[in-house]
Amino acid sequence: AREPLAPGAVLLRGFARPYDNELITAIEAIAAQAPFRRMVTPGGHQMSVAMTSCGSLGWVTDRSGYRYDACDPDTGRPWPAMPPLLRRLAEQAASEAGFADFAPDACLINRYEPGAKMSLHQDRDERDIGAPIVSVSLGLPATFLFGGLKRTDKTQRYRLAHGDVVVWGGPARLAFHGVAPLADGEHGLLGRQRINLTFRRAR
Ligand code: MD5
Ligand code: FE
Repeated sequence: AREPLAPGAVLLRGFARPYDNELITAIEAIAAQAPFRRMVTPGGHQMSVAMTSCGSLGWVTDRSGYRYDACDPDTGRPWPAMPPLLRRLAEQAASEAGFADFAPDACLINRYEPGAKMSLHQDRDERDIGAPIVSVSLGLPATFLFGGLKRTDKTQRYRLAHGDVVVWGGPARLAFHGVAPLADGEHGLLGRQRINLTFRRAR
């Protein structure tokens, strides 16, 4: 079922559920090559969300800024390849939402433990903001904050649960957004965590 959240934003509830076990196995294999780490923002704050990536590019931050890089700064090696299952899932979700030719080259994997959050921000490190971002939620449910084009615009809250996929395109592509501190709980497959995959066309 296609649920419009806002202009340009389409929620596909449970879209990733049929693949959840395979997705988790793939994420574990990626994390064995490129471990989750809590990076530092240009402002010097350590993020509460732990991240890794797969695909030809990974999103990284350190004191010098945000960027996409072909190599994992912690290992010096290229990021693990994007597993075909992940790529197909992202392409199918984008297509459901009206983006026929989405070709992601980066998949950022965010891991939230209880209390972890993501402050309000825009995703604007990608070259072509005409391409959507596909986001896949696994594990514990989160409260997602969706704002407007200005940081001070009022935010709406949505609950994103295990298996939910959101395609952010059009006018929603540059909206301010964030994630409220994760409430503790226990998920049958992932335990005390939430994992979010974001598929992007970085270059
Ligand atoms: C998350 N991750 O749940 C979210 C899902 C990130 C991030 O925000 O940058 O890693 S991505 C949600 C998203 C992407 C692009 C635009 C909008 C939302 N939006 O317009 O609301 O870990
Ligand atoms: Fe974001």
